[in-house]
Amino acid sequence: ALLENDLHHAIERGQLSLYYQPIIDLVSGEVSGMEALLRWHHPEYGFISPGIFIPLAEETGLIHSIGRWVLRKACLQSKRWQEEGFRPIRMSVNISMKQLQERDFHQHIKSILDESGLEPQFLELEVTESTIMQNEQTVIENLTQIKALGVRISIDDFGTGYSSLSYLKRFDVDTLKIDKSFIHDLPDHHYGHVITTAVISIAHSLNMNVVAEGVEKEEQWKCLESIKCDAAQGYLFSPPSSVETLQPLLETGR
Ligand code: G
Ligand code: G
Ligand code: NA
Ligand code: MN
Repeated sequence: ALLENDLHHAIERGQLSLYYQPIIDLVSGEVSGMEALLRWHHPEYGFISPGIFIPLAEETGLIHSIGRWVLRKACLQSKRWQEEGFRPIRMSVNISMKQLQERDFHQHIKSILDESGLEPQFLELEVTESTIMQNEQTVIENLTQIKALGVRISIDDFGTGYSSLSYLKRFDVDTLKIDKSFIHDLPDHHYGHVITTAVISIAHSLNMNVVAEGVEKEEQWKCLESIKCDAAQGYLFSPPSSVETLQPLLETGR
């Protein structure tokens, strides 16, 4: 309850910040996107992982205000990078199921795009398999309206839930992000290799992009290139980092 009270004040006290982790195109080798990852710097406890406070925010309803803060901040940052002369970079934002259950969520997305001036094709919302498989009217309506705006949808941690690929295509999902547990096994373990190759093949035949998460080793990168994965993300290239830390990396790709 104490932590909950602190979280309640985290935005106004300026304790939340966004880190960004680059997503690299495996063909061009260039940064093609950034994933926004929330950080909470608590005055007493230091950095608290989103793995801990996001579930708390979902239970208490604070996710609605925090989620809006994240979306606005991420869109403004993406636009700012464009204004600084960098090639447009797609911004991926993690979205909780609770947010897609807000009736006016799609209108909120629209107003953030209007305010920031970010073109809709440069915003991608990351949702989990369980969110998209949710057969709730509000969630379906939001996803449909968001796609109609021209915003992209990606499935986070793909392979850990129970979704059918054809169902995802019906929702016009743009990107599958293969969970790092499968990538971890590359290139030596037969299982990870078979699963990853199969997912890429089916995704491509349905016109979806594939991003591999958690790429930590050169051999994993090479393997993903050889099986025609589209993009990769992980510590090998860069951990989630502050805007200032990412500046030199962006300069080189300018
Ligand atoms: O950055 P890190 O690996 O610690 O993230 C842990 C988890 O928190 C991941 O599952 C990530 O998707 C989630 N997460 C990070 N930032 C956000 C956010 O802004 N909103 C939501 N809903 N989840 C986030
Ligand atoms: O659930 P989601 O995919 O959003 O979680 C992303 C989490 O994975 C973040 O907490 C991020 O810090 C972490 N992460 C990013 N790259 C790597 C990596 O190469 N290896 C591992 N183990 N974790 C990573
Ligand atoms: Na995520
Ligand atoms: Mn993710």
